[in-house]
Amino acid sequence: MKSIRSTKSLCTIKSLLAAAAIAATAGSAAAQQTDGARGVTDLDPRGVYFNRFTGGFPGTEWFTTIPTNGTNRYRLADIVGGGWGALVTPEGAVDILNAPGDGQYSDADNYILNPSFAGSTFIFNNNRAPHTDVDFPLQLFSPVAGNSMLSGVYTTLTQSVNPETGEIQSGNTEDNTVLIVGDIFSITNPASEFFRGVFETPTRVGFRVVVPTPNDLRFRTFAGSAISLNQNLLGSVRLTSINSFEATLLLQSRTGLGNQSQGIVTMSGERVDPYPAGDLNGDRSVDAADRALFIEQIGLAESDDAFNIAADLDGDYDIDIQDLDLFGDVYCLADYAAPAGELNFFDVSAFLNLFSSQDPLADLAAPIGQFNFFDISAFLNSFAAGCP
Ligand SMILES: [Ca+2]
Ligand SMILES: [Ca+2]
Ligand SMILES: [Ca+2]
Ligand SMILES: [Ca+2]
Repeated sequence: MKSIRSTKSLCTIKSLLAAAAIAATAGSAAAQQTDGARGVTDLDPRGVYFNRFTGGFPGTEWFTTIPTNGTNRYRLADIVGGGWGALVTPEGAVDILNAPGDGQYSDADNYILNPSFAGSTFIFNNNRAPHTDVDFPLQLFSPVAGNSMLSGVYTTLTQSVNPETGEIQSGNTEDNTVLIVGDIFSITNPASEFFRGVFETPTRVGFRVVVPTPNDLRFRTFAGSAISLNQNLLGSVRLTSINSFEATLLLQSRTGLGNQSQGIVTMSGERVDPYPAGDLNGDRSVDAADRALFIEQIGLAESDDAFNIAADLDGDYDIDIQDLDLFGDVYCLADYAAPAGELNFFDVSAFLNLFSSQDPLADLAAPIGQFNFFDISAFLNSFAAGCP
């Protein structure tokens, strides 16, 4: 990544967005009518959509779908919460509840809604926001502490993306600083522009800043989330390893309905000074302390609060026997006893003592908490593999 580092002067997100020139006046919504969908089944409508609407007045906005209580019940709303309760069937038929209007999905990511408000009937053309999916964080239920190892400098490709078409409009590469404090993940670029989000799980961060403050609690700014720009923000960071992340940041001007403009900024960051594989405590060496931490991680997945992505050596978001094998490539896993760096009878004996006393250090395989043949087999495999 370093080879493509930009030599240009500071490139600000603000200027990327200005260059994008996305306004409600650009483009036009075809006055599509609701057609019966073909082939939509098992629809999951959650997420955020780019809505280009016509009717009493035209405009564009981010429009969201969050689940509410009841089968197939959702809130369809703009970012401040204005909208309707609705029924969305697995076949993609939309019925606005307690108000006139209905709609239909044409496929999993695109639907037309025909609501009536402000004295006229509107046509909402909703297309799933580029670089987002059904798990895009729109609500924050239980923040978790982030892994402080993630703090550092990342060479980051930042791109401005057309919010309607997904087309890349401009981009630049520069060093951004990531700082983890408690449950907060912040990204700051060399122009001192920053985005702050909140860890939802050890590998996912949600961003939400909405001004003015919505009346509906569900649509308010996440506690701790912030942005340096005069824009509203919905965003997501997905950690892809202990040394890399991917971000999607959806922006919207703080102007009235019909006069709003949108932008998308994506970031792809690679740590300038990556941790060595197997370093679980961030001291940049791999030793017995990392082995002890690694063994505690066996059996965890990314949804577990204690998950450490540094232990996920094959990058599939769980810690299992494959990761144990890879850890064995960088540290002499079976080396339980002196002399260090040499595998002999004393290592076998030390392991068996730990195993028979049911010490967690000998719990090398699932099921975790149970000491059985699989743990011994894992030990024997790494013993047979020898020291790296
Ligand atoms: Ca270490
Ligand atoms: Ca894994
Ligand atoms: Ca030894
Ligand atoms: Ca076990």
